[in-house]
Formats: sequence, C-alpha cells, structure tokens
Amino acid sequence: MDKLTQQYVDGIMSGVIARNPGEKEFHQAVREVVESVSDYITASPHLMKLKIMERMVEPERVVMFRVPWMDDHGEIHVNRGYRVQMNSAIGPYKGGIRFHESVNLSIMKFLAFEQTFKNSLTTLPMGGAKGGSDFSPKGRSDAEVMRFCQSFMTELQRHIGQDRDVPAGDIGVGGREIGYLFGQYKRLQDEFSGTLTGKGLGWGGSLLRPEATGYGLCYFTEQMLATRGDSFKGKTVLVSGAGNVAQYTAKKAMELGAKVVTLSDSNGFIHDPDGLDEEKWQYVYELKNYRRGRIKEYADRFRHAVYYPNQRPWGIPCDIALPCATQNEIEKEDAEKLVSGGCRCVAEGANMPSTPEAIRIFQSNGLLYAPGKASNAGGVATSGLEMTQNSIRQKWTAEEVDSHLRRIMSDIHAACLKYGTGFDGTVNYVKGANVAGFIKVADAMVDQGLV
Ligand code: NDP
Ligand code: 2IT
Repeated sequence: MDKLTQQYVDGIMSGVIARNPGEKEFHQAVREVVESVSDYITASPHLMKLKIMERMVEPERVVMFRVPWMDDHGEIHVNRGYRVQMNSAIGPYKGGIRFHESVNLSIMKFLAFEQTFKNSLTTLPMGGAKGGSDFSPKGRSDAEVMRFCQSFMTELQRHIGQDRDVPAGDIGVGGREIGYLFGQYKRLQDEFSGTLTGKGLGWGGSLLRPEATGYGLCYFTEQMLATRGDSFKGKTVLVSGAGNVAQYTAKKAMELGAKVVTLSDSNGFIHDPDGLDEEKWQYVYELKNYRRGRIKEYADRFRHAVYYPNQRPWGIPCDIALPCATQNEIEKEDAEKLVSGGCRCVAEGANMPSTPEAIRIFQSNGLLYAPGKASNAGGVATSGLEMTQNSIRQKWTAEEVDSHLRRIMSDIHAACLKYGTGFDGTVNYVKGANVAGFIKVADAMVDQGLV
C-alpha cells in the first residue's frame, strides 16, 4: 500500500473508531472493506471529494427500541430491539433479523455494513440493513416466541415496508419467527404485502428460499474449485453450525459428491468419519427445526460419530471448510489447524466467520478463500427473487428459482475474478468482492447527490 493510500485508510479508521467506540465487529468489517477499496478511491478524486466512504460508514438511520414481553409464568422481560438501515442507494433496505443473546449495536452495524456490499453483488436492487434483538429463542415455548415477535414487530412496523425496508431471517429467526412477525405486521398495517421474506410457501414465500444460502454457497464453491480444475467429488468437507445455512450447505455438498464429516452448535461439534447421508441429514433437520435439540444428540444416535464439547471442528483433517455458524468462529489457531490438516478451500456461509489473522493465513498459504459477502449472497438474492414474485403476484417453480440462483452466484464469482485477479493470476476474492460491491453503491451515491 502506498503512503497516500495508507493515510486514507488510517484517516477513515480513526474516524470510525472515534465515532463508534468499542464496536469492534463494526471496526473489523469496515477495515476490511476500506483496505480493499482504498487504492480505487484514492485514484478517483471525485470519490474522495464527495466523501463517499465517510458517508458509507455512517448508517442512514439506526432505530433502537424497548421490547417488553411476558413469559409463560407471567414474568416480565425487557429486551432491546434494533434496525440499522445502512444504505439505500441502490434499492430499499434489505437484510435479516437476528435473535441471539450476543446481539448488540456493533454486531448490528457490522452485519448491515456487510449486507450493503453483499446486496450490491447480487445484481438485484436492494440496499443494506440488519436488525435483531438480544432475545434468545432457545428454550422458549412457541407461545413465548410468538409474544416476543409480536412485541418486537409492534415497534418495527413503523420503520419497514415493501418499498422501504424488507427484513428476513438470520440466526435465531427461521420460518416460525417470520410467521409470527408477518402476522403481527399484517394485523397492524392492515395490508398483505411482501414486507418480509422467508415467508411460508402458502402465503407468499418463494420455493428454495430456505435452501438458498447453503445451495448458493456450494454453487460458489464449485466455481472456485473449477478455477483449479477441481470439484466437490470425493472431498472431505467440514461444516460448522447446524442451523439453516449449515443444513442446506451439507445437503448440497453431499449431492455434489462430497463427504461432510462435521456439524456444530454453540456447545460443541460432532465428527462423523463415515460422513452424513440422507437419513442422518433428515435426523439433523428434525432435531434442529422441530425438536430444537442439541447437536450432541447426533453422536448418541449414530455409530462412529464422536461429540467434542466446547470445541470447534477446524482440527479435523479436510479438503474444504465451510463455516456456517457465526462471526469470528475461525481464529488464527483454527486457520493454522486447517492449513496443516490439508484444507485447500474455505468458503464462508456465515457472515465474517474468519478473523483478519485467519484470512491472512489462508491467503499466504495459497488457499482458495471466499468472504461471506460473496459466497453466502444466495440467501438474500433469493429473498430478492421472493420480492419480485410478490410484486408480480406470481410463483416460480423450484427449477426457475434455482436457475436464477445459479446464474447470480456465477455472476458474483465472475465479478470477484474481474476485480480480484492479481498480476500473477492469483485471485483475491476479498478484494474482488469488496471492489465490485463498492463501485455500484458508490456510483449510485454520486448520481443521487448529497443525501
Ligand atoms: P441458525 O439460527 O439457523 O443457525 C445458527 C447455527 O450457528 C446454530 O447451529 C447455532 O448453534 C450456531 N451458532 C450461533 N451462534 C453461535 C456462537 N456464538 N458460537 C457457536 N455456534 C453458534 O442461523 P443461520 O443458519 O441462518 O445463520 C448462520 C450464519 O449464516 C450466520 O452468520 C448468519 O448471519 C449467516 N447467514 C444466514 C443467511 C440466511 O439466509 N439465514 C444468509 C447469509 C448468511 P446454537 O443452536 O447452539 O445457537
Ligand atoms: O445475512 C444475510 O444475508 C441474511 N441473513 C439474509 C438476508 C435476507 O434479506 O434474506
């Protein structure tokens, strides 16, 4: 990095750190993007003059609100709700809602910031946002989750709408929660619209939306592997998480001929050296979506599978790692283990699962490495397809949605190659994704004046 570019990065980062003290996840996400796009910006005097990056790191709007609710025993709880509307230059705000005890303003801002560039990469007209609450649905009854969702939506409904801001799921928010949120939105607004995505198939949802993030991740990974004449066939794959993204990642990787040997949750991971099969996958699907149990139970149920409490899966030898749980779940030591275990490709299903130190280890060891904003964009892209279907009041077949999804993932891969291929022919997918995502948003902001 030359001196001017370094000064530019330092200037932006010191501003962000001063204005958002202690928000370390937000600082981490911003630094990655700013470092990637700084030479492009410093070579474009109009972007410097118009302070495009200074504007991008300041959310257009942040809403924080009280969410009071009553549990099944009559006890009152108070949680905090958030919606960070980061950028609407290329379309209405769009992004998921996360319910998890760790949710705070820093995590909401990092996710909304990432979403802005991810949504830009999808080629669809969607701005960036994220929302959520520090409420954990774990261990709560359906009735408690419903009351929480209704209270949360009672405030959120003032700030969203099909042409304004369209939320969806994320950690802790799946089909059940989207149903309760949608029901309350419809009741308060007295309108049936496509204001949330991830809806049930009988009431406006798109076929393949539940599958889309995991399937899209595998389509993207296939394209990365193909650049080295390789494929999923016969490969040993580590997947972390056991939720929506992990489940459909495992399913598609298996379909493409890989052996998936791990899954995890926040308590530990299972290693199944025989690999998942259709029956085991179905077991996990029911365990996580209906019984809402722990991944540990997998090892009690299937021979040869071993449960490792309080550990992450990255020490198991593999060819490919697909992190699908949460941010910063691959730290420096985990990345070192992956490299020494033979891993040649890491593609992120989760948002920002690798720390900056881990990314440096992947890149300096020549691994294929894709950041989540490129490789997990299939989820929000299919949300965009759900919005289209709602607008034209039609429902596409699974084949139609799948062919759009494949094309979008392939276009994102091509954009990463276009902006991320170095002089020596190696591809830096971080640079490629950030520059491609940035240019479209920046150009739109230039066109729209100082707003
Ligand atoms: P789910 O709630 O369905 O599953 C999350 C999984 O990750 C669970 O197995 C959960 O375990 C585990 N997990 C959550 N927090 C932690 C933690 N702090 N440490 C270890 N494990 C943890 O969420 P999704 O599958 O939807 O989301 C997973 C990731 O993918 C997130 O990073 C999300 O932002 C990202 N993503 C999701 C998309 C979507 O369409 N849903 C789209 C793009 C990205 P436990 O049950 O113990 O909490
Ligand atoms: O991180 C993400 O891209 C999501 N949670 C999906 C967002 C969406 O609007 O479908």
